[in-house]
Amino acid sequence: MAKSTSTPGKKSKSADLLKFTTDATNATITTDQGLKINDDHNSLKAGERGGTLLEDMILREKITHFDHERIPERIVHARGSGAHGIFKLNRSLKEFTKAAFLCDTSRETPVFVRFSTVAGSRGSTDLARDVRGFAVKFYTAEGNYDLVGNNIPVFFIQDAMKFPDLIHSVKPEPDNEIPQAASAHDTFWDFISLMPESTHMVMWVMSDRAIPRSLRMMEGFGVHTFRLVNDKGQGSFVKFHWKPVLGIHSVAWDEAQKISGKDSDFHRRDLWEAIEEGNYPEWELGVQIIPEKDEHKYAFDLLDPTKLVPEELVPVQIIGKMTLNRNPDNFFAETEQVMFSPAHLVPGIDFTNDPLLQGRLFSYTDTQLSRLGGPNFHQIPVNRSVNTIYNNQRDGHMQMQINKGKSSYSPNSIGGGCPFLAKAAEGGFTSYAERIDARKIRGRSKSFRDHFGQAALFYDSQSEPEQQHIKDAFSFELSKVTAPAVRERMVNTLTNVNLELAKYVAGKLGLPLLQKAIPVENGAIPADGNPKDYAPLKVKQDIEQSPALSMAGSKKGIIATRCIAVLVVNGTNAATLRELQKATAAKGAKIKLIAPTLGVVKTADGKQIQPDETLFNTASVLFDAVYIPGGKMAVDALAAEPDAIHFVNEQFRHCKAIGADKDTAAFMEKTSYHDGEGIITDGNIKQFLNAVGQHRFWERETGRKAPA
Ligand code: HDD
Repeated sequence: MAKSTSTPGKKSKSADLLKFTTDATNATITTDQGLKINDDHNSLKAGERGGTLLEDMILREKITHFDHERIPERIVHARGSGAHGIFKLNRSLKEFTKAAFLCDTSRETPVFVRFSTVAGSRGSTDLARDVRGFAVKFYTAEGNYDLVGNNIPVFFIQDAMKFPDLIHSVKPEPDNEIPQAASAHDTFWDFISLMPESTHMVMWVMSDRAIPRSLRMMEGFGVHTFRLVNDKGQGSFVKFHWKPVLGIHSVAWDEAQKISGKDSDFHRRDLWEAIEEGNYPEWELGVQIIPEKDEHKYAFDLLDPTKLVPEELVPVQIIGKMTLNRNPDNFFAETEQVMFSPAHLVPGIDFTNDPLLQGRLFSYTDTQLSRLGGPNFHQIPVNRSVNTIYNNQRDGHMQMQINKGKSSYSPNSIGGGCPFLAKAAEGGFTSYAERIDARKIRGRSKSFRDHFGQAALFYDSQSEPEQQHIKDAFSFELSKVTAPAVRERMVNTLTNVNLELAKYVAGKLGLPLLQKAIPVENGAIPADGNPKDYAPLKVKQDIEQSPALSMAGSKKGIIATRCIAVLVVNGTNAATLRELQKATAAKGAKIKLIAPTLGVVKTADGKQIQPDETLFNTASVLFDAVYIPGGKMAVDALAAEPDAIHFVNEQFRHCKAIGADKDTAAFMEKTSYHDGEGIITDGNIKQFLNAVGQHRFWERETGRKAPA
């Protein structure tokens, strides 16, 4: 049998990639043919002022390569950021699956993760209101396993047949290619308003989940119900969850829009810097396991990707942790060329008949043919399995493997019958023996018709500020729609979710409520019925609220990796700076000194400090909190700085913690802040840092807004 060169579970993917990595330190420049180059600044000419000679193969090679540097960007999820890391299992799932990386707690499995937005092009802003892709490639000793999920546990549509329509509707409109990376336009809402199955998903997309504070502070979900299969061939349904160790946090919508202008790489930079600084992002992997006998137990169909399984019904069991600990060496080679596919399975994990998943199984490999140029994309270093590949696939564009021998077919005798098949007991993949006994239809199960039950459950589970943000997001997005009929249809849809929400949005759009809500159906919906009858239903859910769906209850108190702005100017109180520096470092947070210029600042006690940034090159929206140290001269100088006043006003408006020394009144009075939660003006740094740990004080939004 062909032997793998890898040691199960132990081989480092990083070591594997090193074989393909070059480092030009102390090296001499060469052509692509390995010829040493003597002059890389001048083309070959006929005399000093003469024409360039066609024979200049060095020039031609360089320009030709440059001309072909770009490849088609991903049709969706074009904008992304990636990182390497490891997955460590701490609880075996042996009872449910034979997937070795989910059974053997002594293993560390290398991973590559790519986070992305969906709608925008490669260069678009990180802070678009959008779903975030959360794709993880596990380089397991049994082959690559890809969990290609999102930061939202449900999807817009139920059937892959509608995916191109969905994406065409959200992408910039075809006549003028406007707007970039935004769903707030006619075609998206036209489609959504005609597709009631998308209602649950748009509730999430209009929530703060769609504007995360950091990629490190968002959940990930496998979305579909998958299947685990154990060594006895028994199956269980499973939903995968990634839970961020730093908690789930978001920014305000006004802030997101401003970040898009001030630093459109905000998320990419945040991820990169955290890893460079050794603050490795971590997520716990959780599973919800549903026995096959419970397939029809709930008010929703497990195969319907517009539904989630509430954690209150089936708890999430934490089984391991993923740590991202290395930035890519080269963005293009790794983050751009990585390819994921939900079809990349290992023994012990299998598909279900979710019709969205079934379509995805085709799309991902197919799309690489035009994106990566041929069928050998699995040979690109970041896509390679840690196992050596032996099969009879041959040739094609950019074949990197040199397959020895005469036989490239099976069965063969000339090649000694190699490569051999693997028995299931030896790790050969066998599909789950699901019983299928059906007639072909082009239609949907009646059990997929509840389009409003979970949309309402999601809304009802949100805190008051979160509900307000959803109302505001719908009002914003729909007010950008120019077609009155589309706005009306969407208000009608919202009526079926929550009357108060619909009324609010209708009010903002200047519309009456035109339609009554559809009645709520009691109990589980039958699985049979006319497959052509798509009239939407609202089914009473098994629970009325699911606290796990709200971010309000997410972990608080962690300020590690948070960035606090400190406004400094000549005369700043140095004792405060020292105390702040000590206290923030002890909790793993960072401070950045912001001054009117990049010139050295003299503190009140005559020390010289170097500011990190200036009031004119950075912005309040890029920081988690602000502190204003005292010192009479400094306070008077800041009070005369409109940018400093604006900085604090904006921190107030975005509900962030504000701290100040006792003697800063002359400055603070110039700002529009009001007393309240999260505003500490007596110099109590401990209390200030506690406030930073609360993330945001959204209650502030109900009061008067600061003019920022
Ligand atoms: Fe998809 C990329 C996630 C439905 C077709 N998808 C892509 C990526 C993520 C997802 C995270 C980016 C991977 C990367 O970083 O390279 N997609 C999802 C989720 C879905 C989903 C969670 C629903 C549950 N996707 C979906 C459907 C289809 C596709 C129904 C087509 C039938 N998706 C693609 C694609 C992409 C892709 C066109 C674009 C580039 C690529 O695959 O490599 O094949």
